[in-house]
Amino acid sequence: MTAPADLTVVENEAAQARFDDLIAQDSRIEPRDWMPDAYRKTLIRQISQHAHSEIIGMQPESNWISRAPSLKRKAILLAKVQDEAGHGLYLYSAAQTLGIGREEMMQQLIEGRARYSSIFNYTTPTWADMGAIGWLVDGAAICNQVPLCRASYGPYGRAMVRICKEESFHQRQGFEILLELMQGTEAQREMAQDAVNRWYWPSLMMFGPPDDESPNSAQSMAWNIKRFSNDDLRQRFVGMLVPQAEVLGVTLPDPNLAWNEERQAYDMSEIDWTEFHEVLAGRGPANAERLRRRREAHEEGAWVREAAAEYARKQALKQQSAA
Ligand code: BYC
Repeated sequence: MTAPADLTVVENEAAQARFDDLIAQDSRIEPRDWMPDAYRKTLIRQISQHAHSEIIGMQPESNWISRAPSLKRKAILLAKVQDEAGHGLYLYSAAQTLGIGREEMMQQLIEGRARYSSIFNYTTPTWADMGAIGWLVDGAAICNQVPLCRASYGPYGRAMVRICKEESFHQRQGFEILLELMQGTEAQREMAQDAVNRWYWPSLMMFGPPDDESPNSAQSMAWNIKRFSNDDLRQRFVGMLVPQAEVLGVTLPDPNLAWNEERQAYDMSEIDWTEFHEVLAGRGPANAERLRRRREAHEEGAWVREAAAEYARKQALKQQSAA
């Protein structure tokens, strides 16, 4: 006769085997399915960091909504920043299906216990930064996120499909801002080039540390969460940028950027990983400002959350008395 404890072991083994099978067949894991704790934890980590990035990522661009150079530019920028809010919300919802509450994720963010993308800790002093963010930051985001549409966790992959469609509009609007500036006056061309100089290296850092210093990559790739390594995606991104930079007429600020016929890829200079680690440690140009603003927005929004909770309570009471 099988003892109950053994039965649990047998059940667990069967559940693990079903999970391994789904991954081996490149199928999707859904919230109802059993999954190993480490898989759940990794997804909560990555999806919540991604959601926080979208929400914090609204700040550098919202800085220019009131100062956009025309009504058309203002409307486009406003729509883009609203899209980022939407992305954050899809992603928080996807993370919630794994058993973490939105309030808990928000607390982690405002208390400075959660990560978000390093890129949003840089400042946006000129209008050309809107172009550079769209072209480089959203461009890097697309490169990284298109493969995530095939992530093994269903709610994450499905959220990414919609997000990628919007990111592609974002990337084009940034490219078009830069193109217009590059066809403008000498001062406008200089402003565009200066923005590209400042955003180029941080955008390459968005892909994460080099493969041999990326502790999470191997397991995430084995689970079909990540499909390509950090360095592979970074390399692909640079390959995408070079012809686009030629069309724009901007120079990518890397003197060692050169096509390597043998590797069929671009050689490039070493990235300044000290800067990346400084930003991750909270010492980037705008880390403190980003968190301060997020905290303020959370406090100022308390009445909205209270009003929504009160409305839900009254609706529930109404339904109870009707029943
Ligand atoms: N910044 O083992 P690794 C957007 C951390 S939003 C900060 O390679 P992994 C947009 C990493 O978390 C775009 N931290 O990790 C929004 C890990 O730390 P923990 C945001 C970074 O997860 C508004 C440690 O370094 N995109 O597009 O395998 C306006 C070791 O790294 C960064 C996403 O979130 C970084 N750049 O790979 C405009 C995409 N890089 O957690 C645009 C989804 C690494 O162990 N995320 N770290 O303490 C991913 O694809 C992966 O999580 C990463 C990192 C490629 C970022």
